[in-house]
Amino acid sequence: MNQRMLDAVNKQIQAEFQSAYIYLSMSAQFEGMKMSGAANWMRIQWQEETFHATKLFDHVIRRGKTPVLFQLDQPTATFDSALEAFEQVLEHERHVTKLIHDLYEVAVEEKDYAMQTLLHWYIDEQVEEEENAEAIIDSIRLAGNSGQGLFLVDRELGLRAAAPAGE
Ligand code: OFO
Repeated sequence: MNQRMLDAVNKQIQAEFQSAYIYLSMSAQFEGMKMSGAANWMRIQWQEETFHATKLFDHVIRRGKTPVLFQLDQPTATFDSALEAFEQVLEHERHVTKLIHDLYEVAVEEKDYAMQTLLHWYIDEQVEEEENAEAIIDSIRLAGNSGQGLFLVDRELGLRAAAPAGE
């Protein structure tokens, strides 16, 4: 892995940990709104993002390099409703998808075939990340973003369990 590739991967590790941080903050906000199901969903997402970061971190080590951990920003986004929160999730995931695609382009330019193979997993994962957020937004809209409908969506979000490592 050359230096340009390593610099780019280090930035992506930071972005994945930043995502984790954002979702843990959203989990706290949902706890404050007494939406324990959505808080659970966000906490699982925090775990997933930590896994995404660590998978890249481990790859760098396996390639004989030393990852560098950059500083994270304090999550500042707030929301007034579950709909607003998941719209923020979708927007954030679209941004991360672009970062992954940019990283893939570096891997192609640098002819880093091992990195390209690894990033195929992330490219697929981003399709799933956006799909999940869109599906939740649809459910919240159908439920009217309040009352009993939202209560049922929250209960559904509470059923999300941690995926086995690697999924
Ligand atoms: Fe790591 O996929 Fe979300 O951000």
